[in-house]
Amino acid sequence: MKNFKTDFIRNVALIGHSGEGKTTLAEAMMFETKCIDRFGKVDDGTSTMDYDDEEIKRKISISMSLGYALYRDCKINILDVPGFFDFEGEMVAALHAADSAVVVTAASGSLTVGTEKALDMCKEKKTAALIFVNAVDKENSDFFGTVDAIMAKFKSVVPIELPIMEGGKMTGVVDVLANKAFDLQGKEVATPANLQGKLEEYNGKIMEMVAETDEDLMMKFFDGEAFTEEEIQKGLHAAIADEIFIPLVAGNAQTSKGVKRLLDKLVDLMPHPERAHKIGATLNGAHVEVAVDATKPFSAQVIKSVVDPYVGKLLIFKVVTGKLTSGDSVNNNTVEKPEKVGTIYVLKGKKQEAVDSLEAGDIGALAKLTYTNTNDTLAAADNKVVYDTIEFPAPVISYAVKALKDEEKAIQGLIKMQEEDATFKVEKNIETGDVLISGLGEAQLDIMCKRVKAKLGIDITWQEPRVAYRETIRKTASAEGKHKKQSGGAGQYGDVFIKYEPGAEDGVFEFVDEVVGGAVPRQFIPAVEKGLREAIKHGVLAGYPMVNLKATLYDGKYHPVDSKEIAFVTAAKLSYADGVAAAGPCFLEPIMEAKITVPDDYLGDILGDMNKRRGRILGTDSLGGKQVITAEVPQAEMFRYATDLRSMTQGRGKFEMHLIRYEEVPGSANAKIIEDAKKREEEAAKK
Ligand SMILES: Nc1nc2c(ncn2[C@@H]2O[C@H](COP(=O)(O)OP(=O)(O)O)[C@@H](O)[C@H]2O)c(=O)[nH]1
Ligand SMILES: [Mg+2]
Repeated sequence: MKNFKTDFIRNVALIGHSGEGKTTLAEAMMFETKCIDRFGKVDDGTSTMDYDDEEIKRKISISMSLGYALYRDCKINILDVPGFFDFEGEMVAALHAADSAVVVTAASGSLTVGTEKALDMCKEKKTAALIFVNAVDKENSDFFGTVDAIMAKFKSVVPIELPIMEGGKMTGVVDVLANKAFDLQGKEVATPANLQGKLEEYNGKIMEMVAETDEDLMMKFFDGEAFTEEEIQKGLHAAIADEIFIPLVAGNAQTSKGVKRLLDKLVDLMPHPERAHKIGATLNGAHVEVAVDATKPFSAQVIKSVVDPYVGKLLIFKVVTGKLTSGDSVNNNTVEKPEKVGTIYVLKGKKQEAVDSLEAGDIGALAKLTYTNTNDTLAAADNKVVYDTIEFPAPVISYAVKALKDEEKAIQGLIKMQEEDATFKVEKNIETGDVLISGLGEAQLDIMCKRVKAKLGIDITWQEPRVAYRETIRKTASAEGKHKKQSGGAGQYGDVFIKYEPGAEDGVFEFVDEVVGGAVPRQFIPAVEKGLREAIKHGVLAGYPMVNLKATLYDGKYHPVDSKEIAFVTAAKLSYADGVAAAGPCFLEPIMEAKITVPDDYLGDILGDMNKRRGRILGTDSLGGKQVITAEVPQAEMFRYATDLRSMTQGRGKFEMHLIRYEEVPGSANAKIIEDAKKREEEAAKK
């Protein structure tokens, strides 16, 4: 394939609600431009973009896929993004590299949550957007209902094309900008009378927007003069790039209707890489904004890694400045290591096509790099830029994983999956010993386990993780610990009196020696402390670590022959077991601070639900139609919150939380915690 100059590249992310036609539209764009020779279908598992086994099985997109359409001298790189909320990380990565987004929505007559989220994300990331209202041929479709629902919420959206419908099928379009109507072959036809009113209304709105981009145009507008085609084009470019205008078009991806016209819009109206938003970076200690620029030395950023069965780890990257040629030596500026560039690929789903070079703005893939991962910056030796890491959403849900056999191998398999999905994490909780997998939703975690199973043949099960409880005491108590053993010749003898009270200076453990008159000889006092330090690893209720314990050794007895270190270690442990049990032992549980953001309407539901979870509301703030609720809530009540919040808000809510402190568990819950711990001990003993 030839090398495309920056001006002739468009990077377009297809985003929106799951199941509304993004992958089908990608297929149509490639088929209509003869970049693929067969129109594959998501439902048959033959689409170009949903090629992964799990994608084929579930008939949904899971990972971002790349393809391209060559159209009118331009290369349109297509980033097909999953719509399912568990894979939001893919949308974030795609919008980092894309210069514009096509938000795909079905003509269902309503604003779907995924459409809303996609448009919000474009606003947040300052990405130019265009809306493709899909499936207008489908039974019961409602183009204008959909448009009205979108426009009610997003004021910058105006249709630039209206479908002409006859007998429920799209037969042509009214071109709002040209003020003309065409059939599907591009022949001019009369504008249907029923669309005339809408045409005028939308045309008027758009001209007003064009006027707002320039003072001279504003004057012209008020004088009632018509704009030239050139003025309109320039005004539209500016309005779209500044995100004050989001054009909307119509079509039916499955039958390619409206797809060529969409490609025209992408070429004519949407920003090319140089005009799109800049990428934040660090250069010589300062934070800078870098624009795509072919004249500067080479630099690129890796936005995603995919493990390919044949070439190994494929790194998908965008060239930000300069040009990359195969055979180049570059630096990974993020980890400060040299890398040798072998073959450069462009992707079409799972297919890799080798190219000689890629210009600034283009997107491609590299294999066989040694040190490089997602987020890293690759650059020419004299270019010290390091691009800001992509802000992926933090995990909100965690499960503990288990495998009946080969557990260590399974965990290594899961750890490897982290490379492919920046929102998926594997870690071991040191306190509970659980291996936790974390991510954005249950479907995502399930897919990760299934992929490991497909690769290694190991079944992985997962369950709610254990809470990392701790134990402490509330009262003061003293206890003797006496260890006396007489077996044949040498015996063992140690006897200690220790007082236990809450309030260790460091919050964990404090040992005080108040022995007088050598009741416990000097040389054995460290043994007493050692015994206690070993003992506090396990509390007396359920074996969770003991914290905030002050222990004072105040008396004891010894035997001139039989007393030795080990005897005092054991004596200390005996005293601990009795003393702590008498000092009002209790559990402490982790308390999280949660920040929950939901649209206003859901506030009441969220507060009621928090109450059921033993949560304390610290405050609510309203923020542009949304409520931000801050609450303190026990971690034990929050394991399924991501899933529950999604169903309470149809996916409109989001939350984040972090540990703030430990607090006493209400005594009524003790029995259950003790019973659970016993069960686990029995299970562990069986293994
Ligand atoms: N009737 C009709 N169905 C469509 C159209 N586009 C996509 N679909 C179907 O909608 C379902 C979801 O499509 P897909 O492209 O996977 O949606 P995505 O999740 O947004 O990528 C599939 O069954 C498609 O065949 C369309 O234009 N018309
Ligand atoms: Mg899809």
